[in-house]
Amino acid sequence: MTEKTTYITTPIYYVNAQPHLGHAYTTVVADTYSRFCRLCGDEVRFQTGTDEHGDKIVEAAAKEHVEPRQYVDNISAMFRDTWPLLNIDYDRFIRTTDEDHIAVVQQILQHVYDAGDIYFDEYSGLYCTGCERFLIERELVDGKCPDHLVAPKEITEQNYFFRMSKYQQQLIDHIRNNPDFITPERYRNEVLSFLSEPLDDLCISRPTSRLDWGIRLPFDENYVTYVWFDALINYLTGIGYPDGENYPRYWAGAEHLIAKDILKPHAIYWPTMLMAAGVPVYKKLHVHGYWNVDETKMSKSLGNVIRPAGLVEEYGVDTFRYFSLREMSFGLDASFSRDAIIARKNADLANDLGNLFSRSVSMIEKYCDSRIPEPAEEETDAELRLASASMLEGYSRNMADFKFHLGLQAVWEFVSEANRYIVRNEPWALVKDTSKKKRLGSVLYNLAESLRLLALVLKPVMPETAEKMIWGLGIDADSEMMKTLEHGGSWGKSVVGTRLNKSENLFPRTEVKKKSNSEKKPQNKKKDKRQQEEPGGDHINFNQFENVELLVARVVEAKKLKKSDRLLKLSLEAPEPRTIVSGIAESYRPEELVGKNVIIVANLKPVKLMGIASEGMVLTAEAEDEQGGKRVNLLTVPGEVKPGTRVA
Ligand code: ME8
Repeated sequence: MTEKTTYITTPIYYVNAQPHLGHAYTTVVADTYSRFCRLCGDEVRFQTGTDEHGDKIVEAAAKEHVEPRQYVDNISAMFRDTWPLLNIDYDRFIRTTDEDHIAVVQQILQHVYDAGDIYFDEYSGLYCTGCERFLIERELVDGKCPDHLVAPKEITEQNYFFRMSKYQQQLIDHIRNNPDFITPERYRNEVLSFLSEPLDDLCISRPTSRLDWGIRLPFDENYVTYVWFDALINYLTGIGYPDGENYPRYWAGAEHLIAKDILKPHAIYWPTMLMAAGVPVYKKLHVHGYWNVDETKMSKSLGNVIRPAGLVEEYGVDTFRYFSLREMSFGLDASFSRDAIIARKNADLANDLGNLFSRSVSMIEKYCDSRIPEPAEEETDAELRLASASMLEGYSRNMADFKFHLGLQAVWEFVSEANRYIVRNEPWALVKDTSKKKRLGSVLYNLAESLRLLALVLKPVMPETAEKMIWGLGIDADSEMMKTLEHGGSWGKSVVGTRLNKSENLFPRTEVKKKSNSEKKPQNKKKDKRQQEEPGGDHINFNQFENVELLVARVVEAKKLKKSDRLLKLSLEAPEPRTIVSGIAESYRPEELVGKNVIIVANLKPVKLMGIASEGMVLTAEAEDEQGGKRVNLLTVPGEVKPGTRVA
């Protein structure tokens, strides 16, 4: 196998604000991708950092009444303190105030200047402090900057300009010839459409009379470098450009990760700067959408900024990592809400993965004295193996393509298949029959092997959980089979006789707090009125609906309760066995229910009815019968639907 090198970067974040959910997302994605590439056997380097020059920083420092230097040190440290909480394992944290960076920026400026691609000129234009750049008329909406909603100031200045226009055609050709250069495709199209109009040159200096906090131009000390020309170069400094050994090793594998807000500097300024500097263009640009909060833009003024440290404290680091990768379709916007994260945690992590792990491990403990049993050779169980192969394929392809939500979907299809495998094979019944001992060994071996594969593929996404699983399975975390997909990603690597370790519950459920009336969000008057007029009362949002776990369940057995005319005891498979006591005895005979697929609310708190624990509720609709009496109709699902399928 030839070793591939990958160099993944996040944007370097402005230190005018503390780290929030958006920064956390990008950095978690980069960390997951870097761990995934390592799992594929690549040599990987991962860089993040902070962007510390420019007007914005000076303004923010002035507001706090501190010198820029002290201000940037404080906030940059907050980013560095946050990343370990999210288990971010970077190779370099770069700051644009680092000595080596300043030297590289000046070296590139001098090179481009000597080559004739930087010239001096007078310029009058509309300058937006928020964007830190001159805007052109057609970018304004009602005379204002559409991002910062303020009218830009008219400024006339002498400045240095980079001949960006000279490289326009070369850039268009590069994008056309390399379909994967900018992904997802919508962003590639956006850039090509922007490039269909003539490109202006880029003003790359600020007079020190106006802004002093920046990198001096090497050829004119009365100017500092425009913050974007400085910041983008961090990607080269961080790997020791031009003479360091990491530069030739990693640059060809450079993949930048950003959100859509900074597409233009990365897709237009940066490649043209590289062309002018005589450096090959980076390999790929991956662009994601924006996180909103409860369907609203996240902003300080709305008071809805989500801090990563709080999330980790409340839900745990791996729940946040999993949630953010699973919930956002890479490239599109997504909405964050506490209800959504709790729903994912309870359904996907506690119920599906957590239960699979604890059930399998506890059966190996109980039935096999905590040792991985020997599978009988003739027991092939092709379905489970095929499902594992299809998971590995879907996972690897989608993770490599930055389609993390689809990669995880593939993993969870396998989790469900393994849960169904338990229900189909009923190890608790096999253990009672001595003639089935071999079969029991095969079933439990296959479950241990499924968990091993799951731990392997989950390492990049949920490193802590994967570690707990590996420890629980008694596997040496440093063994070859847990290091790469190539060594560990095929069926049958679990070693018979391995002793399991006593492990804890992977994901305790988080109770959904009911909001009291006073806690409910205030609604505007208009909406209240409309709701009163509308039949149906209060609306719920999608996440509240998602919190209700509706599953298809197959009736395995139905029995009348002696002391009640109304209640039936239903034994169901969903896919785990569960019992529900339901008030349908007056409408159905027990025998006509067996084999029916009904819909249950699976995450209701269990209650005792006539001394029996009832775990959930069966959905019904009441109707009048021919005699004018009431009849309860069970909602059933026609066709071949597997028990445990979620109703959405
Ligand atoms: O632009 N949703 O820094 P920045 C998702 N210093 N991601 C978000 C987000 C949101 N709501 N808000 C921010 C800068 N991000 C420059 C970059 S790079 C050479 C210089 C993330 O602090 C996302 O990655 O404004 C976005 O691109 C980045 O933070 C912007 O960070």
